[in-house]
Amino acid sequence: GTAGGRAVTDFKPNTLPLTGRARADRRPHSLAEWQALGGYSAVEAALKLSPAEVVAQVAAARLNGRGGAGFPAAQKWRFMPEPGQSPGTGPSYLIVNGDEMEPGAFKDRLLLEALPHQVLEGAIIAAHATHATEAIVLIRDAYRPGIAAMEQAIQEARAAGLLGALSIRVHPSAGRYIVGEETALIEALEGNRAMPRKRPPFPAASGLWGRPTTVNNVETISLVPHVISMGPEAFSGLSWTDEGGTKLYGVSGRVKRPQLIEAPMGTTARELIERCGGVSGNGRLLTFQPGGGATGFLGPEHLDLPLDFGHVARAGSMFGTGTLIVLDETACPIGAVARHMRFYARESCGWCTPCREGLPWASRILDALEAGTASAADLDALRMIAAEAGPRGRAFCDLMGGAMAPLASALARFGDRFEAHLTGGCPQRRLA
Ligand code: L3W
Repeated sequence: GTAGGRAVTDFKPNTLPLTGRARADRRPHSLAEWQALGGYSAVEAALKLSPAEVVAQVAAARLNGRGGAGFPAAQKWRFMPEPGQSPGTGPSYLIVNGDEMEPGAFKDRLLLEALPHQVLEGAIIAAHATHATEAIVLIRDAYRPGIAAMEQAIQEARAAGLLGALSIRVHPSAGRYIVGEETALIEALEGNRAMPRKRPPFPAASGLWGRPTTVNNVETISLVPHVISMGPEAFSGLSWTDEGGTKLYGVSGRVKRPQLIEAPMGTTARELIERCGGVSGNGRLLTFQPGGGATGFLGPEHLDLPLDFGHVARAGSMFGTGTLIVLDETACPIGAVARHMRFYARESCGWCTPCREGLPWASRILDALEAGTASAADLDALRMIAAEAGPRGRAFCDLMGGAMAPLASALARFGDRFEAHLTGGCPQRRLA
């Protein structure tokens, strides 16, 4: 297949700006070791540029946010007011979002644990570009090695005078999935229960403590030093498509060697799965989620689709975190949806009715289908929930839309398998 006019066989596996310096055992570098590898030269170069010049480079690099939405990083940064332009006085914030908790997502963990100085370099540059005076790296509570590595890196950089006037600290997350949503994250940092806020106002206008705030994913931030050191054209040229840079893909589920793979943005599922030793189980691909648990199922007909935000959206799913979950023909997609639904139902904050009531209801029906105790009326109800609650925008935040995407796409793709579960439960389980 081809993407962006280039053959996928042109793929250069050693072009790995983001992860090329990671050690196999994930031991983080000391500051001296990192500097010996070229570390902090991007910071030095970026601080000589004006904030607007840094933003212009990130725009030319076509860097899209890696947290799930793919929003252009430069556009987000441009929403931040210049000092003196925002009403009132006080700090402006940059928040690095390391609350990685999406089912199937395990990419930010590597960046935090093994490459903390790269995250820090990106944070210093992003803070400069957004006029932020304080930075907070919020990390999932379970990621203890990542928390320790980031704290150590900050300490070393501060002692060496590399932080300048920037105040930066690590904040372990409260341990709920919804804390990863940017406005719930801000509530959590303020000491409140992590409930999403209404947007607008977007955080850039009124974020943490009502001050201008930018929230960027760990992977996005980690890519920023490479935009500066490589230059925007070289950076955007790393991609097969018109979305710049490399992507830290993940592959889990029914593959022989689940793993993280840094590859050009727009790499295909065929290539990624091959690099994982191929599909396990019976060796034949049934379906895959392209970007974690909250993204709709694609099929074997999408094996040659360039995996980036635009292409996956046009194929009817979402690129999300770019972490694939693969199912072979002997895996039960209804079982997979049931497991995801249990997670999202548990993680709902309970604020809005469709999410609080709809997700546990869908979860109970899916579990009943698996157990063989569901009725035809239950399946009708499940279809109704997916149709009524499935479209994005039917709930207060996107948690429910994410939870419903795999269900709605499974109903569309595997309707007959749902029917088959009505008599005796999961056929796969009966075979096992
Ligand atoms: C100012 C405007 N800012 C948009 C900003 C906004 C945000 C970014 C994207 O959800 C998705 C979600 C999950 N003025 C703006 C503006 N912005 N318009 O741009 O906003 P949005 O609403 O498109 O998305 P989001 O709320 O950031 C992210 C999906 O990602 N997801 C990811 C899950 C990942 C994890 C994890 O563990 N890492 O949970 C999976 O599918 O469903 O759709 O910054 O402020 N006019």
